[in-house]
Amino acid sequence: MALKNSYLAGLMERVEKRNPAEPEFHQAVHEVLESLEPVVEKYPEFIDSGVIEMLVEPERIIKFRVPWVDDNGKVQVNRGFRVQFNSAIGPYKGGLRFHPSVYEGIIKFLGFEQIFKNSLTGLPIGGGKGGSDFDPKGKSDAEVMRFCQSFMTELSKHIGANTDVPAGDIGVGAREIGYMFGQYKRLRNEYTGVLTGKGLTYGGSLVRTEATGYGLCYFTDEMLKAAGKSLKGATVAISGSGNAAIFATEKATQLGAKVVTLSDSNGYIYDENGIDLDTVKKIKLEERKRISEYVKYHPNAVYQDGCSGVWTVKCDIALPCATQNEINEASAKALVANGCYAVAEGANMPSTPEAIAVFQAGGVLFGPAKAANAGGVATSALEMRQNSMRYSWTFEEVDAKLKQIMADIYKNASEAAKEFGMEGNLVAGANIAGFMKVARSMQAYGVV
Ligand code: NDP
Ligand code: 2IT
Repeated sequence: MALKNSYLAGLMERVEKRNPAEPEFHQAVHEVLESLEPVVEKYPEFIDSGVIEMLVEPERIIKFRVPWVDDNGKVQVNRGFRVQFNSAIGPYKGGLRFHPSVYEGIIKFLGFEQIFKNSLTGLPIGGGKGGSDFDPKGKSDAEVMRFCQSFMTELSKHIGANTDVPAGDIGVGAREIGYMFGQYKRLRNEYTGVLTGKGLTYGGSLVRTEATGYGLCYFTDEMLKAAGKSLKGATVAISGSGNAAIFATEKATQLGAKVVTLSDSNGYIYDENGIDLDTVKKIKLEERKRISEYVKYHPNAVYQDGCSGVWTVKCDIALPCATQNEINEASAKALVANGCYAVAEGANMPSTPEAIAVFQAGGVLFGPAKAANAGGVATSALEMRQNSMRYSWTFEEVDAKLKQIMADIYKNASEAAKEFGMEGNLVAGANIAGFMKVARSMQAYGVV
């Protein structure tokens, strides 16, 4: 939808012109500016102080060559990125994505969204994101190690426990974090909490592995509770079969739901008896194989080619946990037609603007990514806190804090939506609540 406020419309035009051919970044900025329309009406000082103008421009973008040698002795060259988007409320914080689709526009959209998400957690973390077009799929452990070491050799010059603290995202899990932490420590001769998602033997936090998926379910449960509903007894469709999807499946099942689908970029599985997570963990986490393997262990389940088909399965609740723009208008319509009454985003920006419009028009409870998947980065901030104290909390302690953070995020996003006359619109509520803390801090700093 076109922006009504002339200042915001002009700013959007400038963003598009200054960042050509980056549609994902434009999409993310447009959504936030749309949410800010009633905010600038009420607080015109956010325009006068230039805060929004500064907010859409990254503080710093680092782009570098990542050369490495494959198992055949051949030199390979990838491209590395770190976008240090905004440090108004804390050190840059956000994951690293290793996927062939990565380019500057993807990292910028993720870094931009991370600013608001991180603010919503209530913890002192700024927004950043990084990654590479390196594809870990099909690479040997030794190749992944050499790539990670080369990547960190450059990245180490730009990050630090009080400057910028990366973590995982698509294609970056415990193995990659281990190789990168080892290389950072070696290069800098420094043992600090410079990355999160670390192994438990070297400074990692309990619950960080589970946090994105668990947090997503805690948030979904809060959203459902406010509408007199619950995950208990609900049929849930989940996409993806990585970190976010696996632990969303685990927690949804623990909370009494039946998860019937998972997917990867090739296709999806449907198990009407409920997904057997032990099988999925064996296939995905131990063997690093495709989700289609699942039907070999569970012949009652079906595998279908094509990942978007997952949204044609009848469900009460949908939790997209794969990637950006995986739910388009047609998929959203199929979900609504099948009676789906709640969607919460585990992935970042998985619903297109047209899909969100379909959900909102259809009265579907909609939990946007910045709120719903903030549990991962929130637990990363708890890992940073434990590292600073040189202390570790128990699983139960971290889990209780995560649960409370997700409940607070739901409450703050709902209240912000209500305050600005958009009750029930958590997209606007999350954007506004996240924005306020960052904008107030930036105003205090002046023009910097
Ligand atoms: P993983 O690498 O563990 O898993 C990614 C999953 O998504 C895989 O099943 C992958 O399938 C699938 N996928 C990736 N790209 C595509 C695509 N283009 N089309 C269809 N499926 C695809 O990553 P995560 O689980 O960590 O990340 C999933 C989402 O959650 C991302 O959007 C990420 O930004 C978001 N997120 C992650 C957090 C974290 O802490 N890890 C925190 C908050 C959000 P395949 O194997 O075929 O590529
Ligand atoms: O999108 C995200 O919030 C993440 N990938 C997690 C970032 C983090 O720093 O834990």
